[in-house]
Amino acid sequence: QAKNIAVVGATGAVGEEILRVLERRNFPVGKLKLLASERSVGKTLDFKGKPVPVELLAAGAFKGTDIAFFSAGATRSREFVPAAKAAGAVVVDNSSAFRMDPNTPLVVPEVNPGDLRRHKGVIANPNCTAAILATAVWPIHQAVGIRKIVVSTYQSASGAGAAAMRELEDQVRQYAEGKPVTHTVFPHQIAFNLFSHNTKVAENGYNEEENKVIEEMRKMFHAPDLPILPTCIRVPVLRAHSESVALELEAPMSPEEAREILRRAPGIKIVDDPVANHFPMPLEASGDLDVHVGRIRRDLTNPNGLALFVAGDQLLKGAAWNAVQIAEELAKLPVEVA
Ligand code: A2P
Ligand code: 11C
Repeated sequence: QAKNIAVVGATGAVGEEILRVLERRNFPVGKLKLLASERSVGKTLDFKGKPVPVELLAAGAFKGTDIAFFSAGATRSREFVPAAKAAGAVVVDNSSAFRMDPNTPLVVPEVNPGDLRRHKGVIANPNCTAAILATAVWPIHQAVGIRKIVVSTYQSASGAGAAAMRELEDQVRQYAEGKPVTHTVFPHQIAFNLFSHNTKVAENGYNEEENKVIEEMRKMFHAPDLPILPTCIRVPVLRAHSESVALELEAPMSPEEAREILRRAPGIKIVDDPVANHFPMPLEASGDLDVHVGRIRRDLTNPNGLALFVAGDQLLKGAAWNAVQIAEELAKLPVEVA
């Protein structure tokens, strides 16, 4: 049955991908409403080959909407999600606004689809780094139990939005033309450089991105004390995040066993060819709905250790695809009889 859809932040990096994923999945879209700031009113975006006008995000915009995808930042979500809910829409929110609210399920469908059942009109989509990590390590957690995760990330410009992606491209051009390299979106030059994630460092010494990874992983895994040590780094990649992951398990697991478990797991593609030195790469993960996993190997310092390298499209599994997947899962839930 067709659903009326609203995409809030439709002109942004994630919003645009939501349209592409709805097309790609042949999602049964009834009416489609595209919402953004006044800067974009008057523009059109293509959906299934037809131009759709962009309208102003406003509290009255959600009448008749069944599902509202929000990807316009936490401030807009805090302001407008209540209006979407009041209009009867179920909200899938990509921002961090409601993720840690105990009444809001935080869902990666491969990990904790059961949590969708207790939604009260809003479902939160996790932070991209957390979504990609969760998809990759959940099957191992289920098989043997994870005691500790150490993760270092290589995060693309897309995580900071469309303007950040343009900034990386502009800087490469400026560099190649021998011009001064300028920056306005990121705090430092991103082209030919890398730096600690561009969020505020909290009192515990971890930046906001790292704290999100810790808290969101624990919530999705229903493991409130799971030890996680993240280091989040921005690298000059356009659109997929990579992660170097070291796991300490409850019991030893051979790389062969882990590879077999991950091969059978949903949402994962094994890219693990030591002979060809071919492992997960952001360029190959870009555009793919699956998370790429490889370099599955022993931790030579710990008999219960296992190491992996992961790459996932930040805009897809890290955002738009996970959100549309949540909407697909919602459609499968039994309709509650009042
Ligand atoms: P707009 O393009 O009109 O500025 P990104 O994450 O790629 O930076 O995209 C952010 C998205 O959020 C864009 O679609 C942007 O619309 C939208 N947005 C940003 N600020 C507002 C606002 N004040 N009201 C409505 N939409 C907003
Ligand atoms: C990044 N992961 O790459 C961030 C972007 O919590 O939704 C998404 C931030 C979030 O910068």
